[in-house]
Amino acid sequence: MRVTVLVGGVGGARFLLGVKAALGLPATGEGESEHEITAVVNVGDDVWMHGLRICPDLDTCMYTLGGGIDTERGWGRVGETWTVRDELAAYGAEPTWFGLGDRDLATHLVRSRMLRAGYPLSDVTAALCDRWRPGVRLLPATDDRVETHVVVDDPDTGPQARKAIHFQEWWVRLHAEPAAHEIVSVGADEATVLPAARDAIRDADAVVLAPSNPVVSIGTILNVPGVRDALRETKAKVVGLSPIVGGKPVRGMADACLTAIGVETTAEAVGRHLGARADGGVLDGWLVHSGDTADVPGVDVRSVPLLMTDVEATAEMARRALELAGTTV
Ligand code: GDP
Ligand code: FO1
Ligand code: CA
Repeated sequence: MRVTVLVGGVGGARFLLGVKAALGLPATGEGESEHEITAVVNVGDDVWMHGLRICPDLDTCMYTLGGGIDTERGWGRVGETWTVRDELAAYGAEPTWFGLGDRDLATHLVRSRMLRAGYPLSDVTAALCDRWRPGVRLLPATDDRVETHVVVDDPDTGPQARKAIHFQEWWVRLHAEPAAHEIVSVGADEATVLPAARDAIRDADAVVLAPSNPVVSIGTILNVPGVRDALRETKAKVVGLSPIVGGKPVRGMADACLTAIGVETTAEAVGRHLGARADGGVLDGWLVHSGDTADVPGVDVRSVPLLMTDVEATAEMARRALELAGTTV
């Protein structure tokens, strides 16, 4: 079976562990299987810092599936040290609010060198995955630069002027506290879906939207021209899992992102925002957490446990998603 999953960072990566387990693969690393899992990964969080290209969601997926993630933090490397970060701070080298660990830095050095040599991000990602062996094909949604920027009141002048800042500055430095007037996928208009990602969606037996941030992870992937077309064309059913449980994000500040686009922080509102495929949206099925309800016209909604407390619970979520997509493992 070919399963294609649209993912962001921590929520997406943890969900992929469950998809692997549901399909009989070891959660981390590679294994023998007749099944093929492809992850189409958000690149909107990507950013240049200190002359290096950082791809948080790709790296979170790669490290999580390859067994190198710091599971407490959810991002970056286990056993990390911070000598370079502290040395940069001693120079006052901005941004001091974003910590690049020593181990993690090697990834950004290899990536940036390859990008500067002219390799596309998808090839660079494949080269990095040669080391990590995630057991899932990790594809950036696009090789083009598509970056999420957030329009906020200018912190220097207040409400009379607005300013667009990189998503990382809003999320990490400002903790998503200044209200976002707008969230923009800069570069999306000129971007094209990675052909391999388009084909993985079109040729899949099941397409799953991970319980990732609906705005800055799933939303940004959907903003890449060609992704919605592929979702419309695929014969597979498209099933999403709600990242909103009991009216709150399970982790992180997705509520601040939803407010910015005028969507309530409920599983129903997010399901309606994604919409039925039959009505120009993307969903055939929508899984919400037990006890939550959602009426999403044209979409088959089911309530199942949606907390990724361990790999087995997450594998069960993946099984329920694949079942709703009409496939049997
Ligand atoms: P990020 O890129 O690191 O922010 O990660 P993602 O975009 O992939 O996922 C973030 C979303 O995952 C958040 O909105 C969380 O609500 C959601 N999430 C995290 N853990 C769980 C969980 O156990 N269950 C569900 N349903 N959602 C979760
Ligand atoms: N998140 C933080 O809250 N603080 C950091 O200093 C930080 C550094 C960082 C470095 C590499 C990387 O891949 C991710 C990093 N993150 C950090 C996480 C990340 O930027 C965000 O949580 C995501 O982009 C939101 O999905
Ligand atoms: Ca992200």
